[in-house]
Amino acid sequence: MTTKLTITTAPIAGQKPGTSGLRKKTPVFMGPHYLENFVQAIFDVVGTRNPDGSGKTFVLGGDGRYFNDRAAQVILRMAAANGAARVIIGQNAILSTPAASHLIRLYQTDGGIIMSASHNPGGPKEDFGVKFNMSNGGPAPEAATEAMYKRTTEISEYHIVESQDVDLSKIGRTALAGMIVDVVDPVSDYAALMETLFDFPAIRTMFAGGFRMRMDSMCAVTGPYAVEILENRLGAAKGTVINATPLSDFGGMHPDPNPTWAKALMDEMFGAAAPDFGAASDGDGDRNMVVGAAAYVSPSDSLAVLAANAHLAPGYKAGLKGVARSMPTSAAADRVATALGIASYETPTGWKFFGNLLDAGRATICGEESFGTGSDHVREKDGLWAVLLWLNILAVRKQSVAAILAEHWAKFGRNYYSRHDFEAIASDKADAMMAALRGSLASLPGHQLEGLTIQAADDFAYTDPVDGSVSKAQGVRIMFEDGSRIVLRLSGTGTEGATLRLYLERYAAGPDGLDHDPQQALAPVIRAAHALARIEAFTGRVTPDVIT
Ligand code: G16
Repeated sequence: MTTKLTITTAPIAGQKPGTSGLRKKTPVFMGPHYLENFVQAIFDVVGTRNPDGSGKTFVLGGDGRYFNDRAAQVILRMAAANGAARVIIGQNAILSTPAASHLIRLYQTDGGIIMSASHNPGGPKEDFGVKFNMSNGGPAPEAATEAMYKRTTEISEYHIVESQDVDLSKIGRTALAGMIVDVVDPVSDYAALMETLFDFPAIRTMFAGGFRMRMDSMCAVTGPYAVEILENRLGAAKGTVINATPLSDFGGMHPDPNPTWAKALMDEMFGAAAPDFGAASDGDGDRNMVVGAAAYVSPSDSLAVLAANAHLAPGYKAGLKGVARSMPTSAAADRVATALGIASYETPTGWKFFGNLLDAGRATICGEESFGTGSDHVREKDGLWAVLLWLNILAVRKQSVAAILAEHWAKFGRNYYSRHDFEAIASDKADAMMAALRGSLASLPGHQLEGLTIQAADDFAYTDPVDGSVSKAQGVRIMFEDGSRIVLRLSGTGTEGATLRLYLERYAAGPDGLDHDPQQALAPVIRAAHALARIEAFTGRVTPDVIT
C-alpha cells in the first residue's frame, strides 16, 4: 500500500546551486525537509508531466557516498508522488556522473538527478550534493538553476508517497505507486559506449605486450567501471585498479585526483618501479588525473595533447569540430586548435557552459584545468574516457607519456601553468578582496611589476555563441604583454567559507623555453598576483592549501 502525501514546508535558506548543483554538508541535507525542498523545486521547474499529461522519465543515481541510498529512496518517492512515469536507476542507486549522462541520452529521458558532491569528501560529517541534468545529458544551465533556487525561496509544500523502500539491489523492473522503476547495471551501457569510441583491440595488444598501468579509483564510484573496462575487457593485469570498492566515506580518502590528494599514485609513478601509465579519478567519476612514469601531465596539457591526437582513436578519426576550454584553463589547447585550423572557445568555469557548443556541433572536445576532460559522447566531463583516450594514443604512438609530452611542447611551445587554492577563508574577507581587485581593474593596463607589463585586465563575461545568454563576473583576468596571465575567482563548489582560486600561466615557445619546474617558471607571475590582489592583507594567507 502506498499513500500520496502533500507535506507543508517552508523555504529553507541556502539552497542556491553553485558551479555544479547544490552542495552542502551531509547533515544539512539530512535536516528536516532540506533534500525534499530542493528536489520539489527541481520537479516544479522542470515538470514531471508532458503536455499530454503523461508522466516524464528520469535517470537517477549517485556516487555511493553516505546518504546516497537514503536520498535515492526519497527522490523515488517524490518522483512517484509528482507524477513521473518512470525512473531508470543504477543498481544500488550507483551511477557515475558520465554514466548517468549517457543513460539520459541513450534512453532519451527527460533528464536526471545525480547525487554527488563530486571530488569533495563523503561521510556523515562531509559533503553531499544533488544536481539536475537536462534531457541532453548535461548539467542544468544557469537559467534553470536560478529558477530552481527561486523556487526554493517560495516553496510551501512537497509531494511524496509513503511506502516501503524499493529494492534497488536487484536489476530489473519494479513499480512504486504506479511509477515504473527500472534498476539497471550501472556499468554495461557505459562500457559499451567506450568500445565504440576507442580501439580496444590495440589497447588489449599493448597490455598483452607487458604495458603496466596503475589506476587509483580512490574508493569512489569508478572502481567497478575501471575493473570491468581495464581489467576484464582490455586485459590489464588483475590488481591494476586499486581502491576499487566504492565506500560511503571513500575510505577516508579525499577523492580528488590531483598530485596532493592522489599522492600515493604520484609516489608510485615517480618511484623506481613506476608502471608505464597511471591515472586517478574522483568521487563521481567525471574527473581524471593522468601521469606517465616520472611524467606528470597537467590537465591543461592533457587537454591539448588529447586534442592534438584524438584522430588516432576510431571515435574521432574524422577530426574535431572545435575545442573548448574554461577560461582559467591554459591556452595550450588553443594552440592546437589553431594548428588544426579548427575553432577554439573560452567559456566560464563549469561544465554546463560546454553543453550548447557540443549540442550545436561546434566543439568535439572540452576541458577544464580542474582535471576535467570530455567530448561530445556525453554531456559531462568523463574521467575514464580521458584515461581510455590516452591509452588509445599510447597504443598507436608506441611512445612513453614523457616522450609524447616533450614532442608536444617542442611543436607547440609550453604553457607553464599552476593553480593555487586558499581554502576556508572567511567569506566576507574573500569578497572584500575580490571587490577591491575588481575596483582596480581599469587602472591596471600599462602597470609594470616583476618585470612584467600588464596589457589588459577585466572581469570575464561570456556570451554564449549559440543562445546568446550572457554570464557576467566569471573571474578576474590580468593579461601581461609576454602572454603570462593571472586569473582569480572564488569557488562555486565549496561548502565551508570561501575558496580563492588563483590561476597562473606563462608561455615559453619551443624547446628553448623555460625548462624547469612550473612553480619556478611561474615565480614572477605568482609574486605579481599576490601584490596585485593583496591576498595577505585581505585574508591573512600567504601559502596556498593546495597547489595543482
Ligand atoms: C570546480 C572547478 C570547475 C568544475 C567544478 C565542478 O568549480 O574549478 O572547473 O567545473 O568544480 O566540477 P565537479 O563536477 O567535478 O565538482 P569551482 O567553482 O569550485 O572552482
